[in-house]
Amino acid sequence: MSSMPTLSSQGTDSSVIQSWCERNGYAYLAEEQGDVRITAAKSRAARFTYIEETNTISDEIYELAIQGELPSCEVSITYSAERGLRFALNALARMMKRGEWQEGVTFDYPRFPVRGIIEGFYGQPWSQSQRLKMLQFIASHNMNTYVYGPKDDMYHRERWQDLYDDEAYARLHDAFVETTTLGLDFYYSIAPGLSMRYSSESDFAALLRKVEQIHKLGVTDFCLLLDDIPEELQHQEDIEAYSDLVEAHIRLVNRFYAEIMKWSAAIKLIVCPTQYWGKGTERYISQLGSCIHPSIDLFWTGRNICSPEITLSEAAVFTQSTHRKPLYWDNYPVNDVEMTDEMHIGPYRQRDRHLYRFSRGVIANGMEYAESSKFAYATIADYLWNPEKYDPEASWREALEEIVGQADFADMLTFADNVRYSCLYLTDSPELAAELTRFNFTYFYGDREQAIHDLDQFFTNMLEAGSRLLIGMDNQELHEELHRWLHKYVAGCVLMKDCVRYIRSQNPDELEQVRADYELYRKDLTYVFADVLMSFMNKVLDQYFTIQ
Ligand code: LTM
Repeated sequence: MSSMPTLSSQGTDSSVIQSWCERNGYAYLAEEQGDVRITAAKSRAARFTYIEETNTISDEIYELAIQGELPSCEVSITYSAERGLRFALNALARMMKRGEWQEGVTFDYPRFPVRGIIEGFYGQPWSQSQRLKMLQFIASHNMNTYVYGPKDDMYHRERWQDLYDDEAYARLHDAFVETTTLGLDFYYSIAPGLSMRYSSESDFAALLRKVEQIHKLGVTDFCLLLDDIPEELQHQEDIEAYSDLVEAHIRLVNRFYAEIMKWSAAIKLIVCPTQYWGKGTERYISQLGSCIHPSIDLFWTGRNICSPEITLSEAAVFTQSTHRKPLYWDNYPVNDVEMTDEMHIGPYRQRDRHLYRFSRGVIANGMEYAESSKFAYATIADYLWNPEKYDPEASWREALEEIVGQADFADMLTFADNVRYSCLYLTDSPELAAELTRFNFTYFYGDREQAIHDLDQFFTNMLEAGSRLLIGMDNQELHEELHRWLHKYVAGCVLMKDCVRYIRSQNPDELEQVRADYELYRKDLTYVFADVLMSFMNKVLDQYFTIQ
């Protein structure tokens, strides 16, 4: 089939199907004329409303029944609520895109109830257009939550008491409307802890006034963020009013929740505690968890701020200690503060396959590089839908192909294999490392000429892929974001090729030139290849490959 199939529908929620088609690039034809003819029906039966594994009521379950092959087929979707319908349509789109049309019946549902992202990093917040595109992206990957909380939106943290000006307010309005139109939850976060006097009535009134301004847009979901603030009470009146920070926070959270609950029964609240990482049994977090209203979710980043792994037993300990399952604020792919030289485009890893049994979900903190954050986000979405079936490498390849497009896919795969380093993956460059191991062996124990030739060819392929990407990519935004890392990658490839030239010639002058070039290369701290290039360079410079 050359072009995208057309869709038509009958039954309930045709307007949802039509709007989904518009946003996902499919033509919607009236009166059952589409290539794919959808019949949509709602069901309140238990199997469409209840998920046994997690013992939760859900609006996200669907059944998709397909009869016939493209370009002409009948599809019936059964679901209990709009989200289930959207996810069934996403499943359909995935099959059409991949060319993996599957006749028969699929019954599916997500394992984690809360699946989303937070714009919660230090640095330049996403532009409105990046934000809106991101919302469409996560919706098409079956996530259900967007949290607004950029540390450097001054109205969110620094000037938390001040109402938004008209322009910023209009932007929030548009982001909220887009989020809800896509069937996602929109959380607005406020972070008053840098300066708030917890015992002050006027500060509390200012907090409510500010959040009410956002509520007037129709927003019912809020986060109270108390992270990255002083860990001791600062104001004299607070020191006199409370025994410690946790007492102040318990009072603040409960009072705030009680007040905003008066606005609507639909209100939801997530709190980010000041101690947001660790074991979960520490005094502050266990007291906070024991004393705040049980319906409030608590953010938790795991054992560390950026946790290399998250296990089921850690989640169980947190649940027991705080009387609620953790809602993970996962600091991946974020690359702010001391991580700004890194680019986190590798797949999501090292989260327990059964974590959903003791977790509300995951909200993943992004990079200020919106387009580049999508690689990780696509894999996180796959993990959150079904962690037991999640395959990081398969999910990652699919994400690369979707985000960079067919034309740049192979080159991107070559480049990205050397930019995987993060708290989740400390080694990096797996293919390069394997090639260097092969070279080492063949150079000393096999055909030396062949070893040099193969390594040179390997570096040439790497260099050519990087150079093509550096010249241009179909995804221009991504190209701009990755420029710094592409540049360093290409410089590294040139350097490694120079090493091969020296190994072949054994000319000491060439070795000295490599030494000088490497000094320059190291001055740019942009992080690619992790330690893999360095250990090869060290061997070359230590004359490990020099024939005596
Ligand atoms: O992680 C939390 C709860 N807070 C901040 C984030 O805003 C920041 O982006 C990350 C990564 O540096 N670390 C934090 O502590």
